[in-house]
Amino acid sequence: MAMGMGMGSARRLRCASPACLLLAFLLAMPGLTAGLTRRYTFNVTMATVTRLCTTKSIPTVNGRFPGPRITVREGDRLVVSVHNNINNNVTFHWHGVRQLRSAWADGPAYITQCPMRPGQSYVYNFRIVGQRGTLWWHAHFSWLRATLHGPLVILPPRGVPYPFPKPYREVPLMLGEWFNADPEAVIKQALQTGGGPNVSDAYTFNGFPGPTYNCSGGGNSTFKLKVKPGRTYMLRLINAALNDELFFAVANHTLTVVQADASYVKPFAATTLVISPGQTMDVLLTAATNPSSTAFAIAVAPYTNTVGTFDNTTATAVLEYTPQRPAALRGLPAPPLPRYNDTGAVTNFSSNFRSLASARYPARVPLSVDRSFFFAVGLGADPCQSPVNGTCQGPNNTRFAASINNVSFVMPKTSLLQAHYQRRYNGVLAANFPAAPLRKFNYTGTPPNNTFVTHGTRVVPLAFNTSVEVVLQDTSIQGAESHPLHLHGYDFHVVGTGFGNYDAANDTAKYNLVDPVQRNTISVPTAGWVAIRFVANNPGVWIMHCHLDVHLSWGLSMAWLVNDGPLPNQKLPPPPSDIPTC
Ligand SMILES: *[C@@H]1O[C@H](CO)[C@@H](O)[C@H](O)[C@H]1NC(C)=O
Ligand SMILES: *[C@@H]1O[C@H](CO)[C@@H](O)[C@H](O)[C@H]1NC(C)=O
Ligand SMILES: *[C@@H]1O[C@H](CO)[C@@H](O)[C@H](O)[C@H]1NC(C)=O
Ligand SMILES: *[C@@H]1O[C@H](CO)[C@@H](O)[C@H](O)[C@H]1NC(C)=O
Ligand SMILES: *[C@@H]1O[C@H](CO)[C@@H](O)[C@H](O)[C@H]1NC(C)=O
Ligand SMILES: *[C@@H]1O[C@H](CO)[C@@H](O)[C@H](O)[C@H]1NC(C)=O
Ligand SMILES: *[C@@H]1O[C@H](CO)[C@@H](O)[C@H](O)[C@H]1NC(C)=O
Ligand SMILES: *[C@@H]1O[C@H](CO)[C@@H](O)[C@H](O)[C@H]1NC(C)=O
Ligand SMILES: *[C@@H]1O[C@H](CO)[C@@H](O)[C@H](O)[C@H]1NC(C)=O
Ligand SMILES: *[C@@H]1O[C@H](CO)[C@@H](O)[C@H](O)[C@H]1NC(C)=O
Ligand SMILES: *[C@@H]1O[C@H](CO)[C@@H](O)[C@H](O)[C@H]1NC(C)=O
Ligand SMILES: *[C@@H]1O[C@H](CO)[C@@H](O)[C@H](O)[C@H]1NC(C)=O
Ligand SMILES: [Cu+2]
Repeated sequence: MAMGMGMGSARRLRCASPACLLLAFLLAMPGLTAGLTRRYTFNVTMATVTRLCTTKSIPTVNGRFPGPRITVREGDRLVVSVHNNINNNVTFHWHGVRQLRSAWADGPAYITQCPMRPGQSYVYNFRIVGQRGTLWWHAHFSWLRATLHGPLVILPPRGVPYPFPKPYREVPLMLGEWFNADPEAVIKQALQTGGGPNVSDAYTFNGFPGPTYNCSGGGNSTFKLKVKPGRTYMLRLINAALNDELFFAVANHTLTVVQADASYVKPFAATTLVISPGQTMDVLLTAATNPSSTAFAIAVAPYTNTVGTFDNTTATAVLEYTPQRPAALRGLPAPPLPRYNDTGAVTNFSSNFRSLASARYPARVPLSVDRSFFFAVGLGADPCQSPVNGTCQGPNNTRFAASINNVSFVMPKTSLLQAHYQRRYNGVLAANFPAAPLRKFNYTGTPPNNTFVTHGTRVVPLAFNTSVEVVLQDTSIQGAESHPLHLHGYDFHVVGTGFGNYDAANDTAKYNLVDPVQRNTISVPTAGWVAIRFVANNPGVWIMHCHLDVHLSWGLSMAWLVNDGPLPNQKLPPPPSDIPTC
């Protein structure tokens, strides 16, 4: 009966008796409410945009950059009709959405669908179940997500409060990267030369670089968050940057983190945040009752230990109590941010995350493990075949590559999910991805002499409901570096982390199996490791990849093939009739 009653009924309940209160509570339980159907149309078109005095035509959704905000409630069905009217292949991914038995709507090109070719359309149709907070959507083909992205706001079911005081206003804030060049040309050139790609020209707040850059257009190119004294605002932060983890701070204001990757966390205060590409974070900011200034700078700057080049700029936006003239924006003192390679600051921040683990939102961390995996994650190289001008621009005349367990992922020519559904694996994938590195070495010590990777479209098959643990171990090949690993189709629990090489005998005992944070993207620490757990209860083919697009392009990904369970509601349904073919 509870299932049959829509949210409208729940809203109209006026409770006096304990039985009614219980019913109201049940109706509000995650996953029980039927929800509404929300429809959106995405028309992918080129549009002209100017930033940093560079005017160019960029791929957009409905002519907007960043793209439109989608707002749903937990339990709703989302139906997005996408029309591809640009000259590129494209797909869309609903980043962090669990896609329970809707793998066909997940979106990574050649994993769950073939791309929409120019002129083609596809309808993404899925429900949002048991998630609330901030997620986002982005293109999942080549580097098109540089401009094709937008927020996906999931409100709790109607009548269900936040587990913290309701903010006065909620503001999505997408952090991004602006390239004066065409990002597609940048990655194309890098893959030709074998070297590192050109870096971005600016970081952005909701698409605006702000006053720290030359020619940034003054006040019109600055994101302003207008606040009233004493009010509390919730920033829905999203790192949509292509290749950079970011530090974030607001001058003279403390932030309270309440949500990460669409799961509530135990609130904690921080003056500097760290957010990796793919991650989201809801943070509360209380405006001062008697502000000591009329405006304060909001700043982002990169966190990286790459041995290559990176965009080492700082971007600012404005927290504005009283309207400011453009000239005044330049003079605002930036908040102190850690040095770009300050791994200690990152660890200090990351160690605060705990899942809320309340009665309503319990932490369902798997206590036992059926299958354990150890994945060595990092860069590598390919021999210099087809040199440009006689050389390759990777280290020592090689080409840059990246791998997991020394397997660099090869994008197939057809959709893995389609191949799986038809049980036609030959020539498409091999179900033999190594559970541990075939070649052991001191992962965070001196790299092996031979850093060449192998190539393949290799996946790990999993029986339905397998309880999985994966230790993600950074390597120091071409320099130890943090990698934000993103798993599609699942949230995972982050049960342990540390520096150096993972040591099962000592480290397992230190796991947090009580209130580990639940996420869809976690950064493997620079020269360290992180252990995650999930239960493979969602059938489909799910890519797990580094969310630095340059590493993804170099092959830092793999896929889990989760087989159907025995029950009818544990099986992957047939594909939608309009799914693009290759
Ligand atoms: C998409 O936009 C293009 C260019 O503005 C327009 O010609 C086309 O009719 C639009 N398509 C849809 C389905 O809205
Ligand atoms: C990358 O940078 C180099 C050096 O500035 C420049 O010559 C090249 O054109 C750039 N590539 C792209 C695709 O913009
Ligand atoms: C800012 O926008 C306003 C209104 O659109 C326009 O009149 C003004 O010229 C713009 N200023 C700059 C510096 O672009
Ligand atoms: C902001 O904080 C800095 C210290 O981080 C302090 O020096 C400065 O006076 C503060 N500014 C205002 C306007 O309160
Ligand atoms: C990055 O910028 C900071 C501050 O401007 C500077 O101290 C540092 O040397 C720069 N690092 C690199 C690698 O460019
Ligand atoms: C961070 O970079 C600075 C130079 O910008 C360097 O002196 C320092 O050794 C680096 N720290 C680490 C931990 O790599
Ligand atoms: C290769 O050499 C030609 C001629 O010198 C030059 O124009 C071109 O930019 C070079 N390409 C690269 C990728 O360095
Ligand atoms: C490049 O090769 C030289 C000589 O073989 C070696 O000493 C050096 O470590 C290599 N560098 C890298 C980054 O692999
Ligand atoms: C691995 O390398 C690190 C860093 O060089 C070193 O401290 C450690 O002793 C090495 N471990 C082993 C088992 O050799
Ligand atoms: C790696 O190369 C160095 C220098 O060329 C050599 O001394 C060492 O024996 C090599 N190590 C292995 C494991 O082959
Ligand atoms: C556990 O750590 C201790 C101290 O760091 C070390 O002495 C011991 O060898 C480790 N145990 C194993 C099994 O590696
Ligand atoms: C676009 O997708 C189609 C279908 O998979 C494929 O045949 C074609 O090569 C792709 N084009 C590009 C430029 O990737
Ligand atoms: Cu990476």
